[in-house]
Amino acid sequence: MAGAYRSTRSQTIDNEGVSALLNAQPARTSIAPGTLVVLVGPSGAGKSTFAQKHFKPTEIVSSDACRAMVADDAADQAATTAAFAVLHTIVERRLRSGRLTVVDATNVQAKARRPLLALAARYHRPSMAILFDVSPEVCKERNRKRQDRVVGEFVVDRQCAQAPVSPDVLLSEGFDRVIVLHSAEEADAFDVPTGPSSTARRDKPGPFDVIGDLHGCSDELLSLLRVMGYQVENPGDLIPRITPPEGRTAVFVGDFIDRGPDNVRTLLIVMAMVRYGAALAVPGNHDEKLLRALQGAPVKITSGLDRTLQELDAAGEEMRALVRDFLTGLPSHLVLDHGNLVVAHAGLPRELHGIDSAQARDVALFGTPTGRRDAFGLKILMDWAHAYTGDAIVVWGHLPVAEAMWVGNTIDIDTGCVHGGSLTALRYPERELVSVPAARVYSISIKPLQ
Ligand SMILES: [Mn+2]
Repeated sequence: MAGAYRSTRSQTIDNEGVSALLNAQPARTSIAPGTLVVLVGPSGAGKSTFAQKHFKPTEIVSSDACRAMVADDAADQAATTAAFAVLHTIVERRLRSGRLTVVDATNVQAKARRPLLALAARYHRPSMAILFDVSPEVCKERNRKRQDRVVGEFVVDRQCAQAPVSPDVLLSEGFDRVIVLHSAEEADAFDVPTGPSSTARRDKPGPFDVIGDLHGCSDELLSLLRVMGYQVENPGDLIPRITPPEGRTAVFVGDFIDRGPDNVRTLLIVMAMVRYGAALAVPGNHDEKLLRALQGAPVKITSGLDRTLQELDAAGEEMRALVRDFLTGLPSHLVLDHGNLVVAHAGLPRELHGIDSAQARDVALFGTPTGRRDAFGLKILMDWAHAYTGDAIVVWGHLPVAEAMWVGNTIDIDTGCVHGGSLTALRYPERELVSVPAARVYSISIKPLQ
């Protein structure tokens, strides 16, 4: 019977690992100290206003200010070479000593950004580009109102033509994170990100073992990890100690919980692996809904969430807080191996890779609804995979399938473990699939696996 299964495992939270987790800081990043922030946009895009509003004056290194320093005139183009020599020296010194550094210059050409990225790389500092995607008309209008200096309209046109058209360009140059601001209002409302950690872990080259939807199937998870050579010590403990094979990292594709037998234990294994650097994780739609419930938002308790919440209630308030912090800190999706591998629960079209926006998060976790429903009453989602033409491999889950199969450069690895299918991992870069069968049917799928 679906839903009748009850785990016999004790849910007593007394494991040493749990207290270690409880004492750990949630994995969040803001703009970390030592980050290089490069503003990118034509003159009049609002970069200086933005920088002054959101950063300390001493954190901002402006090309105009450097021109003024060397030539007594912020508009003296003849002083450009000298001004940038000063700018690069200041940026170099700041990054060397690990100080947040915001470069306020147009930076529309790759050759302007390259030496800045090289400095960040030299001192192993994270880099972030903030792209001002503002129309030439808006830039010209703002320039006309400037009191300090007027920039020729042809200059603005040229800068607009040179500016990168998509965040992909900046990510491929090596920026760890790209934020796009589309209007002055967006620039004004911008919050220095302190919430979910970056989607881009480009520095991580792999190899990776990307693992499909878990839905509380902790026994199958441990079996799969063992099959892939992960060392599992004390499997009887609530949190077994898991050591990946040398150099490998597990990546969870989301939907850790709901419908299955051991939701808290599954969460604890995932959380501990992430905490100890053995795994990365992105959330699925079920995890997002749980997070909302834990935050006290009204959610419909369906699709197995009742049981997960019962388990969490039994585990206590500390555990609920721990899970809430963990889920809050997860990035919407991951861009790995220098942009060659993307992991997103419901998949992700190319133009949203590496984008930290509410829209990208929505699409990554829930997919894009078509507004139609199938014969089983389930929402039909946009078939992004068949439309996908990107070079990056996109690994996803969300829609249970009988067998993981490649569709172009995409692969859905949710093989419906909780429905009695199997738990599947994709080994990257080997492109090898590893599966373990479900021990039983924990929840009957209303739709047969295809
Ligand atoms: Mn799922």
